[in-house]
Amino acid sequence: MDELLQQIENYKQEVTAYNASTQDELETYRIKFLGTKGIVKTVLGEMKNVPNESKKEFGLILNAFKVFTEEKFEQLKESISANGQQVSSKIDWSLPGDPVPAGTRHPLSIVRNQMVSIFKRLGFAVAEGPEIEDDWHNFTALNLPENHPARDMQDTFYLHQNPDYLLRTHTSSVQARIMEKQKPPIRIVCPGRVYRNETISARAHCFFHQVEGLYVDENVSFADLKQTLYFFVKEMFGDAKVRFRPSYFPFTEPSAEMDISCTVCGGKGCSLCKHTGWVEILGCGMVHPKMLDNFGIDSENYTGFAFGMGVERICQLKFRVNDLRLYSQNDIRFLRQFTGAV
Ligand code: 2U9
Repeated sequence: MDELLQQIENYKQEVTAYNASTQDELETYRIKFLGTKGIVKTVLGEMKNVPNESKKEFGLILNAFKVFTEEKFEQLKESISANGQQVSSKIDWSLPGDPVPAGTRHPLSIVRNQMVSIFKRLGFAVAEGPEIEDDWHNFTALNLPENHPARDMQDTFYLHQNPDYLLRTHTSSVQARIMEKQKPPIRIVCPGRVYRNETISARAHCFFHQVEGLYVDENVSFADLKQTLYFFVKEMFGDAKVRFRPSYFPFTEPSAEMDISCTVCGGKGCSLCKHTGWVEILGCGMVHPKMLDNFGIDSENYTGFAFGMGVERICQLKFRVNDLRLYSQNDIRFLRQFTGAV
């Protein structure tokens, strides 16, 4: 038994002297002393050769040796992790990660953001307002007469519980709210969802999205309006040609509609432009003096221009979306096509 005691003493010296600075050296220690065929197991196995009267005494010695080697293992492990080395882990960090499918931005959000950012670069601020509006801000203040067809129940969604309120039919109501409380200079763009009582088809929907703009200050001219819109077209569509046609809106005088050369056929004629080579993208004009006066802005000293356009239309021309219903069906096959667009 003296021989066994000497052997344990030698092992203890070896354990004390052991140094591990890497994960591999720590593992070598574990296998040598604490592994299933390691020294501790072998030494404990000697118990069967110890005479009965000495078993208690030897039991204590062998157990102390086991604890001694285990404590040393913990010390080595701690010193390795304190030195920034990886301690043993069941995770294999070299495996490739599980792919996390990222969502895509909705095409209307992509195009709306682009539109807004272009006008922001010209100094326009973004203004937003409620989708549930009153008659004054949506119609009366905007010079829409009592008998205007847009006010008809057939065209506008009135609130069932209180027909004094309606779902806004354009974001012009936001401009009205800003004119009400802000003095010129006013230079805003109003993006937002609007509602009209239409039968849903490829070319009409009961809601759509607009970006409207308003600029009121001293000496604002039709030339300013044209240059602003030229800049917009250049940034949005590059080299497209532009033309203005006279038009009529209750809130602007004079009024115009703006066409660009067809983005699909380049002006040669195709089904999108109905073989005219041109597609209409927006309406615009000089703010009607009556409207300025409606909001207490002196139309003798101030002038303004306004414009309005549908985001769906711009998106159709940019991405060739040929059915308005696709925008709200949440069909993943449609939405996935915009992966990577910002
Ligand atoms: C105020 C003053 C002026 C807003 C304007 C248009 C012309 C226009 C339509 C184009 C297609 C909307 O998406 S669409 O249906 N808009 O043609 N909107 S001027 O003029 C305003 C608005 C508010 C206080």
